Amino acid sequence: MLVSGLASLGGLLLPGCGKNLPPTYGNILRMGDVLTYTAHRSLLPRQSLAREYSHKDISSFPATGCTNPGDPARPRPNESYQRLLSGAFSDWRLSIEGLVAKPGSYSLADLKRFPSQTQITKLACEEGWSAIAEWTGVQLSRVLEAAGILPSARFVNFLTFDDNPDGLDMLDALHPQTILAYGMNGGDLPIPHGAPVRLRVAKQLGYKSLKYLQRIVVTHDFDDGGKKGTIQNGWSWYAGI
Ligand SMILES: Nc1nc2c(c(=O)[nH]1)N[C@H]1C(S)=C(S)[C@@H](COP(=O)(O)O)O[C@H]1N2
Ligand SMILES: [Mo]
Repeated sequence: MLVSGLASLGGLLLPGCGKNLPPTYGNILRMGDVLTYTAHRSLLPRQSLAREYSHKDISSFPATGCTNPGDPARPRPNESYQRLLSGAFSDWRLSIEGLVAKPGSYSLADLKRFPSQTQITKLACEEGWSAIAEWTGVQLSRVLEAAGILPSARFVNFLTFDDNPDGLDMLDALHPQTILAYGMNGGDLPIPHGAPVRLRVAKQLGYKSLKYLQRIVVTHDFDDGGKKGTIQNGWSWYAGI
């Protein structure tokens, strides 16, 4: 069933897509990497959902990795993050670029004008711990669709204030539980957890839920993020759970 379904998708594959494939391309489960936006749309309704929990399951939640890109104790503190933070993020903008019909930038207020979604999900860190929180934000799919994803788009890349680039294929980017989160447990997203806006990808390990978002770039070609990216740092680009 799965295999015949994938075979019938053959006609939807983009010609010439053999270049710039992520290293996981040989895995049939990673077919999403080579599909165009049109093909992704046809697969989306069959995606499974991550479990959602109830309020009583909310746990304590450690902050890991970078906990403030502007921290003067960091080797290279990000001064623009420092400035935005001292202005309560009123000047923060999330730019959406690349293969979209209407590139532009969104303030926190702009993002909050989209319908909001609240979900209680588990974040599982590759280091062996997991924690449950309530996240509020806007579905990434809504913002991407407002920007007008072009038919040749295959990847959504994220750049962050702590220089920790990563990306998603369209299946995970358009997944209904992939959100741009600006709220956590009923309050604003705290600084250690990625203020003002982070990605919450319910279907992948914690490190794909990027904090401190700055830019979103939609591409056709796979981008490993270079020396700062997951792959060159020894992590798997795809971390599905
Ligand atoms: N920008 C950025 N995003 C990041 C990280 C980071 O260091 N920088 N750490 C990742 C890792 S490894 C995990 S497990 C989660 C942890 O989220 P938390 O700090 O809110 O617990 O964020 C992820 N997102
Ligand atoms: Mo992690």
